[in-house]
Amino acid sequence: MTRPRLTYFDMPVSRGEECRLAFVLAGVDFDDHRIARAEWPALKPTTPFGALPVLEVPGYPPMGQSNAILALIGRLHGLHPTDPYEAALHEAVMASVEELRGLVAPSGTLPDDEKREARERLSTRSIPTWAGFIEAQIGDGPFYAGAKPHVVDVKLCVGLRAFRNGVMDYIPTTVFDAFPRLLRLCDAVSDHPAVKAWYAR
Ligand SMILES: N[C@@H](CCC(=O)N[C@@H](CS)C(=O)NCC(=O)O)C(=O)O
Repeated sequence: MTRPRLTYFDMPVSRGEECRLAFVLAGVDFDDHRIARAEWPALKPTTPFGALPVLEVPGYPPMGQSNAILALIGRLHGLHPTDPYEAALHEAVMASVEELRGLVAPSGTLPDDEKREARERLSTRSIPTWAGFIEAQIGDGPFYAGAKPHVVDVKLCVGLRAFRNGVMDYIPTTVFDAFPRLLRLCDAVSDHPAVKAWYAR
């Protein structure tokens, strides 16, 4: 294995897709190892945290945790700040995307009527509150730190995509419409030539 190998489910979503897009933005040739759901029970106990994505780099143990993988790819390829304080600011936003997922995840297993109620509450309160804090940190853009994309932008873009695509029952696709900087950031990632080429392949 000479190329870095990224293992994730065979879906263009969530934490695995974030890491794929980080490699794509970096222009790095990586082994995009996609597994079927049926393979997961056997693989799970062999991973560092019982979860995907996992990054394998020759000479190192397998690595888990999407934000650590993103920061590593970013550091190695100029998509994460070299200044430690700037880097911490980016990492804080990446952690907040995980918090957003954590807000929504418990509602996914509720019976339908309770799910509707929980998600209506999320849509009118918790999600806009989360978005307001992130919106306030984005400047003239289009990206989090200005004209240049970083891995934090990929994290935000993929994190919000699940909501904007309408795959979350009872959460309107317009839930982020009051946050134009956040939407502009996500669109700038999606419109990046390398990202467009990746999805057109
Ligand atoms: N904090 C971890 C969470 C990883 C995680 O929950 N991954 C999900 C897929 S997005 C997973 O592996 N689910 C299958 C399972 O937990 O068995 C990260 O950021 O990588």
